[in-house]
Amino acid sequence: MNETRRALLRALADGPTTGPALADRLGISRAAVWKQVEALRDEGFGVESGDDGYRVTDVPAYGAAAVEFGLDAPYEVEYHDSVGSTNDRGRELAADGASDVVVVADEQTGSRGRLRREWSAPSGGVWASLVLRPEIPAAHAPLYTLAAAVAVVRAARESGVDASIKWPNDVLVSGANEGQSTEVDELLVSEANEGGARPATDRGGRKLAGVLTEMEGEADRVSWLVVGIGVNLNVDAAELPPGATSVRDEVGDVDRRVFVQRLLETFAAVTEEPETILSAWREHAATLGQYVRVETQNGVVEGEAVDVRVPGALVVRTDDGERVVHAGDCEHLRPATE
Ligand code: BT5
Repeated sequence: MNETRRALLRALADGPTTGPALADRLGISRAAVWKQVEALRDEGFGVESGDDGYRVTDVPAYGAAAVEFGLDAPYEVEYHDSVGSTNDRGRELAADGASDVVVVADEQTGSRGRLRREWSAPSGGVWASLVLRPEIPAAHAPLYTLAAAVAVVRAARESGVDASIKWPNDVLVSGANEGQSTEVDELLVSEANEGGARPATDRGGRKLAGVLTEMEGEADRVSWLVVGIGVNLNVDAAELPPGATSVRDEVGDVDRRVFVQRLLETFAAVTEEPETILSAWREHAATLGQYVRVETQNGVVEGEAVDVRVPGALVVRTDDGERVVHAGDCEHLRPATE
């Protein structure tokens, strides 16, 4: 989308505006305004002209202009009907120097989770990667993963889905089978990898969303971050690996454009004040107060998850004292009070 189109969208989002006022604001002729309005109509916007000027009456269901229209966050949107991975595209843009861009796709054909695990991303979901250049040390990058999880939970809750965060990057919807055993979890993971049948039980929560943050930079300064967010929105959970759920399965379809806008607006607001990220995360965390088992590169840590610490490390109270875990796969075994 070119800058003039973007400026026109911003002007129209504020309410009806006359042709001369638009020409003035955009620094183009009235004929050029008319051409731009026609182009918006071609993209699926309903634009009527009345006494008070041009007014938007209809917004397309999804797409770059649709998401940017009325968006209260400082990001440009690049939209694809289909792409390999929005994170890969985000990395390309980052390498070209881009910043404050969000790559959004209807479907992904080669998307990935952590450790290059496969991520299913059929049409109808929210698959988005933010390209950012924050002035932070590399060690603080995980805070952005936490902020993304907070943004997903808030958008999901606004849609009526009772979501919460499992450290570090999963958004879950808790189920009747809260606190499943290790074996069930391992079974699910291996079945997911083999594309096996859907089991009747879940692992103390069905996975609604995941976040994959990638970065480049020196120790003292991040060069760029790509924060990839995947939310199973208007998709059938049956199309996803076992143990997954979707907003459609939980509460029915929701407006994807509005969902993405809320997600981006919350992410922008939370990262604007990085000191608020941890408290926002704690507010929505399912992990704190749970007896957990975390598989780290240095072995297994088991105990009560008692807190999260900058830059997103989990504090686990074990039999041998407190351990601070920076990365790993976490399972909720049971509430710690039991
Ligand atoms: C994650 O990895 O949860 C991070 C997922 C990030 C995906 C986004 S979508 C936009 C952007 N572009 C990308 O290419 N990626 C990002 P992890 O914690 O490693 O979980 C991966 C595991 O979740 C897989 O091994 C499966 O078991 C399971 N899984 C795969 N697809 C799923 C889905 N759609 N919903 C729930 N679980 C899924």
